[in-house]
Formats: sequence, structure tokens, C-alpha cells
Amino acid sequence: MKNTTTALETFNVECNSEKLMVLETVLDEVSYRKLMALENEKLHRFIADAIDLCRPDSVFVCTDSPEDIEYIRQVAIDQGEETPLIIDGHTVHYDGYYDQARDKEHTKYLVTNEMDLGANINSIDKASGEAEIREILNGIMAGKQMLIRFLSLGPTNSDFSISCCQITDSAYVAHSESLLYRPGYEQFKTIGDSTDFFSILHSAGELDQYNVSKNIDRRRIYIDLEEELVYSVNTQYAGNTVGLKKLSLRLAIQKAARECWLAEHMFILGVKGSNGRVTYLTGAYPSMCGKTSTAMLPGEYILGDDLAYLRKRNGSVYGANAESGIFGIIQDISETGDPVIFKALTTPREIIFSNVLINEGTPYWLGDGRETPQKGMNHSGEWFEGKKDAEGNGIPLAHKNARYTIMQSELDNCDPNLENPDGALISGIIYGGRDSDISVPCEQAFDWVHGVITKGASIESETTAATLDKEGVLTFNPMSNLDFLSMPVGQYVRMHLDFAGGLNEVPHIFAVNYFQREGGEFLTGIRDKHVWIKWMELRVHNEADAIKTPTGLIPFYEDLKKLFREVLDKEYTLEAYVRQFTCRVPENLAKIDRIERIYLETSGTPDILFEVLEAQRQRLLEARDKYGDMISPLDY
Ligand code: SPV
Ligand code: MN
Repeated sequence: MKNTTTALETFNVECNSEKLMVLETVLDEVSYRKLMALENEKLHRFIADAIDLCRPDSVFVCTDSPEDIEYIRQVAIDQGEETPLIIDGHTVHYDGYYDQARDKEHTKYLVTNEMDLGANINSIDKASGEAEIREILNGIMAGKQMLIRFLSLGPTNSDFSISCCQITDSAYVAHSESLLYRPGYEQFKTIGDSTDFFSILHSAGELDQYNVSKNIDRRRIYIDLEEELVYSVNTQYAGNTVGLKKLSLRLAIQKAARECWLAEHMFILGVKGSNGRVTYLTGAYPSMCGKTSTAMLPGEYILGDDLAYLRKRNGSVYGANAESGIFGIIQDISETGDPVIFKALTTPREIIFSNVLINEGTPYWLGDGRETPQKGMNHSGEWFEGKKDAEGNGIPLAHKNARYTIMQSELDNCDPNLENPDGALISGIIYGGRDSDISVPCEQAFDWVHGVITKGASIESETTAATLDKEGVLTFNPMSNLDFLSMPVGQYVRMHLDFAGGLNEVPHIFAVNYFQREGGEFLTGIRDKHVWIKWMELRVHNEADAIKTPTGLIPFYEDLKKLFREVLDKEYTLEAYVRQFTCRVPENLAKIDRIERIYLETSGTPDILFEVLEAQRQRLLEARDKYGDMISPLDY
């Protein structure tokens, strides 16, 4: 039993026709009519409460009509949240200098006494958290216009669809959503009075002279799992504000658990095989582990780059992209390295660049392979080579987390199934990591349980120079979803294990590591990942054999040699193969110890996890007795 009544509950109890009157008094006739066409009481209450709380000067309801979509794009420019660039359709947006990434510290779940999310998940007592954030939101939209959008996660009118209502005072946020998500106004008509939708209330708060959020010290992102409601305030960075991205992923993970499907931080890639077949693989990799470059492999199809929903139908797994656009890292995109995306970013079409350098209306970013100007505008304001910030740190010409926002359909290799309400048949799941000397470049799990536990639930990734942490420290990140878990990690792993129940076609599980190193040198080339992916495609169709090792199934040299020739037109030596696919027993044993320790400290871990890790340890010990610490793939 709950012993406290929250402010929202009080509002709902009191939300009689008098409270709802605010809709009639604040909305103009056109917006009122648009809203009333959606006959949903919970929706009307959410919007009435937001208006009552934030007190905007005016409200705009977006129906997704071309005029409404254009209106939002234009407001973003008129308000100075975006500036048009030389190329048609391109604009630039800046987030504040200290608002360049997801704020993990201030992203919290609002929890009641009876909820247990485990020790590692950031949470706050619901009544006090709600009171705190509503106090910050109180009157925050004075002098501003509130924008209301209806959107769909997943293709519309499908099993995958989740209707969402986003309220924001940032036209940049609303505009980003035009590029990143499917329109949902019409879908809201079809859900009738259902309470089954996500609600997001965002305000950028007071803006400074550069139109960036001023009160960063009062930046808060609070998530109410019971109400499927998110509050976000005093921030603009899309990962904190675009409600359908990581904020909804947290809600979707809980919803998926209730409804027996999976909401994952995964790309979906369509790999071309023989006779015109296309095989779909999903992939979960922590950041800076090659996720986007794998999703965008030249010559293959991209179905999604960040968020995948996986559902079971007729004994098989089908996947859909929760999004229809890309909010991608722009650093290191160059004409030679990434021709498809580079071309898209340098030709006319709708794109929002964020936190890049602008010189004479042209965007520049780190690692773009071009001669870069010595001055311009960037996330620090007027920028010049050698500029330092308040802490004395040199300011690079663009932020490392600078991004581009683009509709996926703008890419030449966009998968034709993007809007397919049935999704695509998923044949395999890839888990990525980053370590210098533990995992081989690619490996297949023995079966679903072995894969979920030793690959997905055991992901570790070395910290890189891109974070403030010490470099090379292994960080635990199960299914690369740790930042977004809305349940104890043991329960989340159990949910994956159970997912295979009732399946006739169980997806194959693979692991990759693109970052093996010896003496500072990478053992694999940047494009070699394409070969590992093509090998997986063959494995799915039983067209390649594999060698059984203590940790999984690895490729035969001859198969890889052939693929290197076909895919990359490259010679692949036996020497390279042996170095890359040697099993390092002590490193693998130490990893098992680390993972086991983490799960022992977490309540609710299923026993099978410990059994599977122990069996892997025993296989490694037996192999060590027979072959020694370093086992060549030619030994078995
Ligand atoms: C990530 O950090 O995993 C992203 C970008 O995809 S964000 O929207 O910030 O989550
Ligand atoms: Mn992501």
C-alpha cells in the first residue's frame, strides 16, 4: 500500500471539468480542436496538468500535417535554437558548453517503498523527487510557447507501436523528433481512451544569449515508471530531452518485461547473402565499440542504428527499429572512411548538426579528413585555435559528442523494411565489447543460454580517452544497456533467458571484439568487421563449419581467407589468424571471476548464470592442462 499521495495524483483526483477548463482557456480554437479530436482522458489530463504547472503563454498542437511540421522547423530557426547553413535543409544547433551529453547523475527513477530497482540504479523517493522537479517546472514556460507532439515508437499501427506524447518548449527538440520518429497523431485516434502511452514533459528552462539552457545546476531528468511519465528540465542535449530516445527506452524495458518482449540498445543490420537473401542481425555494443560503423557497413542494409524492439511471433523473433532516424556521432566521419554518410551530410536534405564548428555557413568536425578553419562558431561561442575554457582546458574545434540528426530514409542503404509493421526476422544477435587481450575477434555461443550469459550479460568494455576515467579500465555493461536498466540487473538477465521460451527458431548469439592489441598495435583492421559479419551470415544458414573452443565456436582459417578475398579483396595470412584467434586462458579465467563477483553482489541473479560461468571455467581449466595458457586455434 502506498502511504503518500503525489502531487500528480492529487491533480488527477481534483481533475474535474474545472481543471480541464485550462485547455479551453489557454489553447486557441485551432489547437483545442486538434486536441479534442483525440478522445483520451489520460492525455487531456496530462496536457492540462502540464499547462497548469508550466504556464506557457501559448500552446501549439502539432497534428503532423506538412504545415504543422514546417511550423515547428521554422520556430526552431526564428527562436534561434537552430541556424540555417549554406546547404539547403541544413541547420546547426548548440547545446550549452556543460550540457553536451547524457546527465547520468541527475537522471533518476521516482520510486515508492514497494519498488526495488537494486542498489546500482539511480533513484529518488517519488514524493520528494516529484515535488522537487515540479517546483523547478513551476511557471517555467512563462513567455514561451508550449509545443505538443504525438509520435510513435516503432512502425505505426503494428504490434511494435508505442504511442507517445511529448510536450516541450524547445522547437529544436520537437524538430529533432520530426526526423527521428514516426508521426503519431493519427495513431492516437486509433488507441481511443487507452492509458497505454508514454508521456514526456520537457522544458529547456531559461535560455542565455546563445539560446542555451542557463540553469544547468538545476538540470533534472526524473522518470515515473508507474505513470510511464518522464520529466526533463534545464537541458537541451537530445539524449536528455528527446523523450522517445533513452528516456522512453527505460520505460520500454519495463513494458517489455510485462508483455514478454525485449526493448534493447541495439542496431539492426540486414546482411546480404547468396541468392539475394538478406539475413538480419541485431547488435548491442557499448559506446565507441564500433556499433554505428557496423550498422552502416557499406553494401549492406541499415534497419536501425540504436534502439530495437524484439518480439516473438509464430515461434520466431521479429525486430523493428523503435526510431526512423539517426542521432549519430559525427566525429571521424570522412569521405574516405564513410562515403555513404559523408555524402548524405554534405548534400541538400534536412539535417540538424549539433555542436560542430561553423565557418562561413559550413560545418566542420573532428576527424572529418578536411582542412579545418582556425576560427568560427562552436559550442563554446566564438572559437579560435588555442581557445581555453574556464578550467584552462583547450577547446577543440568541435565537441567529441557532436552529432547529426537525419531521417534514416535519407541514406542510400536504408533497409526497405523500416516501416514494415511485421518487422524483420531476426536470425542473430551480436554482443560487442572492447578489450585488448581477452576476447577473439568473433565467436559464436554454443546456444541461447550460453550466449545470453557469457556474451550479453558479461559484456565488458575498456574505457577510452573519450571519458574522464582512467584509460583501459574494464567496465561492466550487460547487453550494453546498463545505463538504461529500469529493473535489477539479475531480473533483466532472467528476462533474456526466458525470452527463448516457445521459440522454434532461436536467434544465434555472437560476440565480437574489434580492439585486440599487441604492443600498442591493433591486431585487426578497421574494415575486418565486415568479414566477421559475413561469417555469421553463413553460420546462420549452416554454410560454414566452426571450431569448438572452451569459450565458444570460432571460424576455420580457410573460411575466413575466402571471405577476406571476397569481401575486402585482401590477403589473410595464417599467422594473423593464429594471433587473433588464440584463446588466452588466464585472461578468460580472470574475466569469469570479475563477472561472477558482480552477479554475486546483485540480488535476484538466476542460478543458471553461475552454473554456466562455472562450466566455462572448467572447460578453460581442462584445456589449459592439455594445451597450456595460450591455445592456438590449430591445436584443437
Ligand atoms: C548513446 O549515448 O548511446 C546514444 C546517444 O545513442 S544518446 O541519445 O545520448 O543516448
Ligand atoms: Mn545509444
